[in-house]
Amino acid sequence: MKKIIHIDADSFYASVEIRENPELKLLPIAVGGNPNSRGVIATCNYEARKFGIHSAMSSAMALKLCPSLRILPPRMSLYREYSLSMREIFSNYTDKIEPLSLDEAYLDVSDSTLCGGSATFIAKEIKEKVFEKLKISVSAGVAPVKYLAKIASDWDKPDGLYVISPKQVDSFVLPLSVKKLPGVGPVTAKKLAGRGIFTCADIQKLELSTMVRLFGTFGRRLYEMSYGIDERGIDSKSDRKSISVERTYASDMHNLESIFPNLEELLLSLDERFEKLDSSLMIKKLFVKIKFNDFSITTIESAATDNKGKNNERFHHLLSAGWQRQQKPVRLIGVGYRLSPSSYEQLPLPFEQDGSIRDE
Ligand code: DCP
Ligand code: MG
Repeated sequence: MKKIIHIDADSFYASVEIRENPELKLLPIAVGGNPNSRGVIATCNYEARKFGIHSAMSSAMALKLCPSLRILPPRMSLYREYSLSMREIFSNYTDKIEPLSLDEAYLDVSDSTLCGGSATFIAKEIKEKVFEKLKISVSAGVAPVKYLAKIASDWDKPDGLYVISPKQVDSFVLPLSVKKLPGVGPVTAKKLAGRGIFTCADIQKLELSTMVRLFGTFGRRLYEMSYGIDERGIDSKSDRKSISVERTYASDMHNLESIFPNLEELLLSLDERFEKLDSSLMIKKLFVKIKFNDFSITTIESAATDNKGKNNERFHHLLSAGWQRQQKPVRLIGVGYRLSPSSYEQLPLPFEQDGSIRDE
């Protein structure tokens, strides 16, 4: 039986901003884009959530709900620093860490002898250490499997610590709403509801074959989760497969002449973000994403070189080729790198003869 901890910081970007400027503490604040130019809310503090504001809502709508809301522009490199400091604290307890995003990670502490070998005490201590060092709160979930640890960290937010012991798994899952299961969004939830399936207990009444017939391979996963089963281990090698930055622009761009000037700023932000990643990661491919004004999206990619100037030229070319596909006004541009762990570099030469790195 494993001991998994899932940690998720509370209103992460907003908490960092408050930590940097404590005067904001009691005010409703959000981090996000400009309300006058299609900006959206990345997150907001719990004070602002009382007004119904949430991530991904338009900043304009958020201001309607709470006219005194302070919307701060995101400072990604700052959040990345906090994220790295959090991971440094986690690494005192285990090497088996799987980061999911800047503010979220799974830790497998099954083999740890710290805190008397108690995952609950380790989680408690991590919460204390993060607060001591960074003055932000995190919520923790402890469970024998990953998806339950993730549900648990959300159970008692903010500043929560919720434990589902192996003995409690059966009674925890029975009344659990299917909406809490990872992968179940509004569409799947509706489909399940249409079959009278609202809780894990409802799934348990069905045969595995029925679930697979209705939901394909995800049906099997749903069936397993309804019994508290999740065989996934912690993927502690860096699981980051790509990194990207994208911008939605205030007004649509109608031709390449108006599109190109934005590329430089995007590439600078991309590199800034890349430099803060695990230094063992290497760039395997370059990609560009373009969203047109009818919301259709095209992505185009090419191999990377180890020369920055050449890569930037390739980005130029990709942007141009991507736009040519539809030649419609452009609303959003994204640029990114597909990454691979540098351990592939150590593969014997035949894999690298053409200059490209083997894609696993
Ligand atoms: N984020 C974003 N856009 C979204 C969702 C999140 O930019 N649609 C960013 C801002 C968040 C961070 O990612 O601070 C972490 O996301 P979470 O979902 O963990 O949300 P929070 O940490 O902000 O709040 P919570 O206390 O609910 O975890
Ligand atoms: Mg969070």
